[in-house]
Amino acid sequence: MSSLKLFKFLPYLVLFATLSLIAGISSAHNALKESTPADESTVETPPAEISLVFNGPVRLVKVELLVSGEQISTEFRPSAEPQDQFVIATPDLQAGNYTVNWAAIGEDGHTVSNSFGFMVGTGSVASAP
Ligand SMILES: [Cu+2]
Repeated sequence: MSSLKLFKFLPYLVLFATLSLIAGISSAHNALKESTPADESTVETPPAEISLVFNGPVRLVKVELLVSGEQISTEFRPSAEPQDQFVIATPDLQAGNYTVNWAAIGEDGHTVSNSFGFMVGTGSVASAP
């Protein structure tokens, strides 16, 4: 390839690389960055609320709190406006193993969902010799 042909071709290469980069960024789905209680954590004091922090603004459309497979009602309401942080008040929680199932619609319109779990209690039974 002559240098003249390369010179003509170069802008297309740059354009292609730029478009690929933009496509790569926009295809990154939103995800849960952190939660309180954290995934796989044990808390001695039952939490009065559950907080979710996402890596960008999302509309939170589902939060299910379960203990031993049974659903517990919370103050959760689907969000109308995108936010990156949510706090959901919980009723009085007893000791037990909890699971949180959530779903959120990200800025790109994609629905992402996942779950995490935490334990309420001292864990003294499990750690006893
Ligand atoms: Cu996406």
